[in-house]
Amino acid sequence: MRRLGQKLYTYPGNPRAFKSLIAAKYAGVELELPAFNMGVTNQSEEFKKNFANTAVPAFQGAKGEFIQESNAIARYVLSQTAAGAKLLGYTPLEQALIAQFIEMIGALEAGISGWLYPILGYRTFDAAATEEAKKTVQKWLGTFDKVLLERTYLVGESVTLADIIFACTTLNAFKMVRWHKPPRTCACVRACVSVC
Ligand SMILES: N[C@@H](CCC(=O)N[C@@H](CS)C(=O)NCC(=O)O)C(=O)O
Repeated sequence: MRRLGQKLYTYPGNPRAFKSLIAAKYAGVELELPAFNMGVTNQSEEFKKNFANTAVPAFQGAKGEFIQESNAIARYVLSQTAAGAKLLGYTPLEQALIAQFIEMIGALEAGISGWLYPILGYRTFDAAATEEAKKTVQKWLGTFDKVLLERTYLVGESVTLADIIFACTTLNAFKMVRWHKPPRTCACVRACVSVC
């Protein structure tokens, strides 16, 4: 089943948008990427009428569904076909573990943003805040290293939404930071990205 007429508003190269673009590939559905001008399209009256705020990615379904928050959009995209729903977990335990890791990835993301945003010019550099952010990244990557010591995927024996979100969230950190001792999570990120 291919759902047509679904749109994803984003600027190019947005790792948060990659989550639903990857989800769409797994689900076998199409996502159109309409022309988008950051700060213009998402500040337009039309956009503000449809969405709760001006953040992207933002999803518009063919039946007039409007969804924001990249994790929620990816979840919705996967839920559209049996092939995609597989990545949301079959059992209540798998679903709970996927939710658990998505929460943890949220905590990791806060550290990654605190570290990288001043480098990307999105935020003013503050040495103490950067040190704090680095500690957060180290703490949570340590957690994922421990989990991935004996497994390839975060939950079960194949890719789930948790892996997709993990790969997309850590993408820029692995691209931009020179690691003295690369975390094991590199392998998982490479695995996730390469299968997508
Ligand atoms: N938690 C949100 C964060 C979305 C977000 O912060 N998007 C940024 C770009 S990556 C944005 O659109 N900022 C501009 C705005 O909020 O107007 C998600 O995962 O989708």
